[in-house]
Amino acid sequence: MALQLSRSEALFAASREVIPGGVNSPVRAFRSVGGTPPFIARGEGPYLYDVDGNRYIDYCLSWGPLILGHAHPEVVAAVQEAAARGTSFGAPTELELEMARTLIQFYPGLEMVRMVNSGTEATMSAIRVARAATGRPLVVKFIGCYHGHHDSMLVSAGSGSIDLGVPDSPGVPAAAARTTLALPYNNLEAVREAFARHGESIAAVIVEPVAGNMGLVLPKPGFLEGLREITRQYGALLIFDEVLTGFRLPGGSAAACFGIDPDLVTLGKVLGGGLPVGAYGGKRRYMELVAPAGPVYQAGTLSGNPLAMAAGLAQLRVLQRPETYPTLEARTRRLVQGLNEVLERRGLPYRARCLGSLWGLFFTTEEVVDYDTARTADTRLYAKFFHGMLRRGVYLAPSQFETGFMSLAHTEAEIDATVAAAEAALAEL
Ligand code: KE4
Repeated sequence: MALQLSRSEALFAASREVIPGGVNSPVRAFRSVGGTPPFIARGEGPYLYDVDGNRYIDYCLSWGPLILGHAHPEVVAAVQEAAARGTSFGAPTELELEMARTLIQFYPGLEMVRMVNSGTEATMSAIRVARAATGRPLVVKFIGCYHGHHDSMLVSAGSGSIDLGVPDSPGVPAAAARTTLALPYNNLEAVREAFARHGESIAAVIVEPVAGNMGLVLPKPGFLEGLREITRQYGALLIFDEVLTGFRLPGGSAAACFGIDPDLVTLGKVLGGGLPVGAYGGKRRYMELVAPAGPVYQAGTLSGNPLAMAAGLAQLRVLQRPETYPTLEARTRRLVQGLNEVLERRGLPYRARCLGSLWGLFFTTEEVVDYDTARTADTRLYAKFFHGMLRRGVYLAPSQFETGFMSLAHTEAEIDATVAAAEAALAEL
C-alpha cells in the first residue's frame, strides 16, 4: 500500500521555491531515504499527524527534545502561562536562575552554566572558552560526531553531512578547518599520537560521549577514561557534547553513566521541552571567563528566554519523578528486544541496541565502533525499511546515520505495534 501524501507533495514543491531544499534543516528533506517528507500538522503524545491525515508513531521526536512525547499537557500549560506574561524581556528573570540551579543539580560536576539558543551555539561557545582558558588554538573532534554547524566543527561532521556526502562544507575557510583535528572515534591510539605531535597547541577535545550522529555508537570501555587522562596530562580541556545524550542516558547524562568528570559540557534538546535552546557550562574557573564576568565574549538576544525556560523546567520536573527513567528505559528495551526477535526470526544478521532512551539499528554485520564501520551499513536497505515502516504508520529517523529516541508517551501498545510493523517491513526487504 502507498501512503497518500498529496498535500505534503504540493507543500514540499512550493517550499522548495522559497526555502533551500524546502526545509529549514537538511536532514528533514529525506534526501538519504528518498521520497517526500510528510508535512506535519500536529503532534500528540507518541504520535505525529501529517497534513494528509496520516498518523505515525514517532521515534524521531524532533531529534530528541520530546522525551515526554508531543504536546505534553504540563509543558503546553507552562508555555501558555509564560507567553501570557510576555514572550521575551532581554533582561534577567527568576526562571533562568531556576533553570541554572536545576541543571547544576541534574548534572554531576557542573558548577556554572550559560543558556544559549541552540546546540551549535553551545559547542561554539564552549570551544571559545577552552581556547581562552588554555591560550591554545587547536581542537580535537571525532569523525562522525556532529557538534553543530559552526566552521571549525564542519570538518568531517557526522549528522547530515554524512548523508550529503560533504564531509567539509564549502564556505568553511581552510584556516578554520586547520584548527580542527578530526580523529577516528573510539581510537585512543590516534588521540595519543595527535597529542604527542600537537599536545602543546590543543585547547580541547570535544566528544559525543555516546555518539548519536553516525547512528548510535557506544564508547568502547576505557575510551572516555582515556580521553580524560590524556587531556589532563597535556592541560587540554575535555568537553562532553551532551546535546543529544543529556537527560537520555542512565543517570541522566554520560558523566553520570560512565563516571567521567568533563571540564565543560554542552546541553540542549530535552532541556528546552521542544523550544529553541542550548546551554554550555562546566567548572567555575572556566565559566567565570565568560562575559561579563570575564573577557570571553558570547551573547544572545533570546538566550534563556522565558518560553524555553518554562517549557524546559516543566519537562525536567516530570523527568525528576522517580518512575520516569525506569519506565523510559524499560520501553526502549522492549522495542529493541522486539526488533531483535523479529530480525532473528527472519534470519537477518542485523541487531538493534539501546542505551537509556536511545536506540539504533544498523544494516551491517560489522560491529560499528566508528565512522568507517558505520559506513558499511547498507543505506539502500535502511531506506526500504524506513519507507516500509512509514507506510505502516511508524516514523523513524530518515537516515541510517541518526539515532532512534523513545518518549514517556509511548506505551507498550505503540511499541508492540511498531514491532509488528517491523516484521512486515522486514519481510519486504
Ligand atoms: P542544534 O544547533 O541543531 O540545536 O544542535 C547541534 C548539535 C550539537 N551536538 C549534538 C551532539 C547534536 O546531535 C546536535 C544536533 N543534532 C542533529 C540531529 N542528530 C539535529 C537535527 C538537525 O540537524 O536537524
